[in-house]
Amino acid sequence: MKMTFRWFGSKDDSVTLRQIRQIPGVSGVVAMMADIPVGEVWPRERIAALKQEVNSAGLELEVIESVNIHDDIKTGAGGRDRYIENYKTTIKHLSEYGVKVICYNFMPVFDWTRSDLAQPLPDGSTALAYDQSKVDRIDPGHIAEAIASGSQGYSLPGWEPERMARLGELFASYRDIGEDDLAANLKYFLERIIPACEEYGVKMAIHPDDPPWAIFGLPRIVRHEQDLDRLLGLVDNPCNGITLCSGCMGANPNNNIPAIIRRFGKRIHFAHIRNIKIESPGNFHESSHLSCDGSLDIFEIIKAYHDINFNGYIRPDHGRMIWGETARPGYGLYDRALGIAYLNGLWEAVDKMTGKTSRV
Ligand code: CS2
Ligand code: MN
Repeated sequence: MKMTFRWFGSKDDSVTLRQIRQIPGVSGVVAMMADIPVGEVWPRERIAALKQEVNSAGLELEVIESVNIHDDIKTGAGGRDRYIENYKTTIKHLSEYGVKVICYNFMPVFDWTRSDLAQPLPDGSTALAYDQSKVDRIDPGHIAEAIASGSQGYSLPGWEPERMARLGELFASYRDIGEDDLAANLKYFLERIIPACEEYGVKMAIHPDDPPWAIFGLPRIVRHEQDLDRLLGLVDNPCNGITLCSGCMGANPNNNIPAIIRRFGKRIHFAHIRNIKIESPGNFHESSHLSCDGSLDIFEIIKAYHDINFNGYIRPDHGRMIWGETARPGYGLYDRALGIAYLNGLWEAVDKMTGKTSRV
């Protein structure tokens, strides 16, 4: 495995490359370009400059999260072919600068959704939390403001203000789209981009829907094991793969994450590892990474990755806000660095228990 850390860029992140470089065992950052409008081509010069900046800090740039998918592709609207061509060009450009994996999601309208971006925990830290009854009371037309009010002024990934400004229109565009339509539109997209991925040596890794169930009456198709099975069959090619996000899928206790890792191992290109504490069905908060703080057994998750000889990329996912840090919700330095130290420790322990060193 290769340990990585998500980074939003020098203008848009409170965490610096220098700080990331000092976290033990981190080989590279997972970056993005939030200012490029969804659907447009990522220009070579921008990618070159980003790579140069990251490499000169002693880090690699092999994973991008996310190259977001235009809603016209998700709804199958008339403009989709142009956006798919642009996506293929972006894949080509990224490959020219050494990018190996692109993480994306296929969630209609919203990226991850939470009811609270700073829920206080008993130890004085704060965490992202989801309470279904609160979400049920939110008017979807006002969710963008509800989310923005807790976001410390950061534009959250997938919640771009220009898209949120036309929320009504976006909702309307999904009115006649059911789950099967959404899956057919994903297939249409994958059938066209996977040949380009093969040609350029880039793997696509879809992130599950977060939370992993339908919200606001919108269709969702990456929620559980059966969905992953369907997804991989849409285009049965190693370049059509998964970002397995433990804390995201694990919010549904029926999703057995170690079993999913063992089943789909070769098609998992990117692992997000974080823990969540399920308080009651549909309610959870994001705990520290430690197994005993949450509902997921992180040791068993690491063990499963180790058993399948996982050689993809790993990153800790969201962290709590601790030690007075102010940062983009979920993406401070301290708790994610603690998460890495813990994951490194588990990995080394399993390495030594099995006599099999598998760190790349
Ligand atoms: C989330 C998502 O897992 C996460 O970190 O914050 O924003 C995720 O990056 C996207 O859904 C991937 O496309
Ligand atoms: Mn994730």
